[in-house]
Amino acid sequence: MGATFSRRIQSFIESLPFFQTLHITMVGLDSAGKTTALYRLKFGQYINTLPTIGFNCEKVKLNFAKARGVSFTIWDIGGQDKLRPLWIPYTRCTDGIIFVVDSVDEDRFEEARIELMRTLKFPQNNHVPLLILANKHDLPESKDPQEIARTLGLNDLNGRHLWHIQSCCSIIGEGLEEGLERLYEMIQEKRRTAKSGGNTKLKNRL
Ligand code: G3D
Ligand code: MG
Repeated sequence: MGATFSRRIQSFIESLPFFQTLHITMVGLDSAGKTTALYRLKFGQYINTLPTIGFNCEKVKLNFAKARGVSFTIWDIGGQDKLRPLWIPYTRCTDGIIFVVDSVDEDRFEEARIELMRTLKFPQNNHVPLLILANKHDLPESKDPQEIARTLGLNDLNGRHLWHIQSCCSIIGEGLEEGLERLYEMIQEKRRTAKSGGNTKLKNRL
């Protein structure tokens, strides 16, 4: 009785946003803007980046609406060809995946789709909530997020992953907080679904 009660108290405390640290892996093709997004979230300003050789990792405390007080440990993994094999071990058993796409680079949408699907196909990534950041929306040639969603084949993920696509500009930070908040909500939703024993019919709410 006492042990059950203290387990309940512990699980209640752990469910409070302030005590939560979630592990998030950020991937995407090279030059999509992953590191710019990470530093914008961490330092609140634009920081000039160099191509990532390996990975960067920062703890980001969310400070908005429902996710206030939650910490995200974000792993930003290099996107060059030779670094992509790292995506699988880094995404394995993570709480959420962020996939960053350059919304202007139409010629590489197919390459992005292939790499995204390869990552999600890994059995341990089954059901992991997915946030797509359609980045560089400040540029006039940027494609509409719904068009990017179609090109990436995101509708094929319905029932397997909760996902959301968010247009953003990592240079000024527009859209990043909204995206992270939505990712947090999806992680919570996935946990509730898993607790109630039904993980196979995850509904997508775009
Ligand atoms: P990566 O970590 O995904 O490889 P980076 O990408 O964060 O290094 O960014 C690659 C280039 O894209 C950088 O330009 C960076 O300034 C630019 N970039 C990132 N986000 C945005 C954005 O939202 N809008 C625009 N216009 N550019 C962005 P350089 O010139 O340094 O290569
Ligand atoms: Mg980088």
